[in-house]
Amino acid sequence: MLKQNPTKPPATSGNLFPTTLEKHFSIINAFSFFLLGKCETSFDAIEVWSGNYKTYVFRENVYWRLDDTRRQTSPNYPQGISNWRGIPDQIDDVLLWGHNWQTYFFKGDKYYKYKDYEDVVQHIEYISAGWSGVPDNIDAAFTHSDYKTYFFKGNFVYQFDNTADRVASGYPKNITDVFPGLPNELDTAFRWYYDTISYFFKGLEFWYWDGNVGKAIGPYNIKDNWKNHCFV
Ligand SMILES: [Ca+2]
Ligand SMILES: [Ca+2]
Repeated sequence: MLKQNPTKPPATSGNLFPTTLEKHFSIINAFSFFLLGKCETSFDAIEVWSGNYKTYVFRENVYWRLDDTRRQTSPNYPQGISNWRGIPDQIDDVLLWGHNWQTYFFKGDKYYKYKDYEDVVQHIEYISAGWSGVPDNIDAAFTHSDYKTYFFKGNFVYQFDNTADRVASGYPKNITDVFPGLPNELDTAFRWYYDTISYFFKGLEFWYWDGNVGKAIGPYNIKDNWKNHCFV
């Protein structure tokens, strides 16, 4: 994993940290475009990592890094989640918290704060201790374009009050009341810093949030739009 000094993500699109290596990979991608698969898979978790502002997709015991400009996986993936030192397999979701731009992994009744500079888990704690009002075994978590943070579980969504450091009053609410157009029981969600749009995934399909109409648009097939999430 690349290590860059985290800075607040810009609201504009673009390749934030192109490296010589990634330029090389993009050439490989150009040649391998017709070899890349449209594998059908669902996602456990997806999030931008604050260590380098690249997007990572997790499923079972592996992860892929997204090539933002091509909207497909980078070469040499998947790799084992064990590369994320201290993070278990089969995570529930990852959150890039829009309050402090730190990365948190969630699984079961625990969360794992990731220390970007040292590329290792900083501490492990019960969700009930660190995220007051957020349930265990979440489906999905992300910080939206309004910098409010949302956790999803089953039919419910929990807005987290970043300042009060607890679930906002009046929550949980039904997902359809807060995010019209979204299904219940999401797999994962994230806000992509490449285009500043929030995306939601369930099964083999995804939705995106259209702020102009205040509605989730979809579903679309993951395999046609987030390509090459294969297990080989
Ligand atoms: Ca999940
Ligand atoms: Ca997420």
